[in-house]
Amino acid sequence: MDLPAAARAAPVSTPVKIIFASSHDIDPALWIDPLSQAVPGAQVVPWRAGEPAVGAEAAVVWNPPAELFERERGLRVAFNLGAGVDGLFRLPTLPPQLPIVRLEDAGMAVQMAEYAAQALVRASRQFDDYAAQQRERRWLPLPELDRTQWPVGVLGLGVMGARVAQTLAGLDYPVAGWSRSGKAPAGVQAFAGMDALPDFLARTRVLVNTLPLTDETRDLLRRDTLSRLLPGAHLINMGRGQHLVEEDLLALLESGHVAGATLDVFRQEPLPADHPFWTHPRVTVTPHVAALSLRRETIAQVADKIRRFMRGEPVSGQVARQRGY
Ligand code: NDP
Ligand code: OXD
Repeated sequence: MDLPAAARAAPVSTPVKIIFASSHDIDPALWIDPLSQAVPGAQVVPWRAGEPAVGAEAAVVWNPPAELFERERGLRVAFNLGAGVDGLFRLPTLPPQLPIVRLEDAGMAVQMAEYAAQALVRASRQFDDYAAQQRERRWLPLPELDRTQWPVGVLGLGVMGARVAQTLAGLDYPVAGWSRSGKAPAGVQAFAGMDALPDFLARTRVLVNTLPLTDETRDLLRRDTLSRLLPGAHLINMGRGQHLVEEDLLALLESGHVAGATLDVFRQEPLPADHPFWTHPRVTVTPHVAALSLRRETIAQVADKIRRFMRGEPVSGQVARQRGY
């Protein structure tokens, strides 16, 4: 997608000043120096609290402090070091017209596919039961897998969801996907928009969430939607914690309608030590690692986007502000 004319019209000054701001404790030697080297003509400087503006034209960010946008008034673009931009949109200081460019795949989609595949296969092939049998030294083959009993539904068919859906369809599970547009990879049954959500859920036993967090998708996974899933459902949440009403999932696990859940993202991260998910026998918790960002791939992609921005060329991955993703 092309950056708006406002972001491209004036040539960038050389050296272009880029401010790097991340909530993670990122070692500058590992990020800032390689990024500077990959973009000749760029000067990448770290964000430092309490200092005056550096006059940056571009920002490279991951959950940056709100003050960044109050202080750096000359920004023409922000490059997000992740696929999801909800952390940025939460900031009241984010200028409404500032173009946001997000990470596209960068080695994350294959990890999301692996994560979903392991959770699905573990449930459908009864590997937890075999683990229990091993503890009792029991040699007992369980009934074979009937894939027709394990229809998968993938929420979101973007960069992440499409790879997840294709991978699971490649394992011969019946796979459907839900998106706004209804675009779906070959072999994946497409459902589009809110009107189609009830039918999509009603044919799904294993629900895999890869949606971005927006006003429309917040709290989408709640009692009335999850209740529509086939009995013995399994939820795999890799989107955002705010998609899921956690008490509703606990109630449906209790009732047995949902048989299990594999959760990577939570309303509060880190998950508080006293949260019931930690000890629930049918919930698997991972610490937001379904896809880890890969430094080399991430730097290469962001550097390429910055070089294009500096040359006034189209930059892909621009977020549509009105849609929220
Ligand atoms: P994309 O923008 O490529 O895809 C988003 C998908 O969601 C699109 O298919 C879009 O539909 C669909 N969608 C958005 N809003 C709606 C809606 N209201 N109704 C129906 N469908 C909707 O994003 P990515 O695939 O790159 O990333 C998705 C999310 O995955 C990120 O925002 C992040 O939250 C999460 N993520 C989690 C990670 C982890 O480690 N847990 C790692 C990386 C990402 P359409 O195709 O029609 O536009
Ligand atoms: C992302 C994430 O959005 O890591 O990239 O969650």
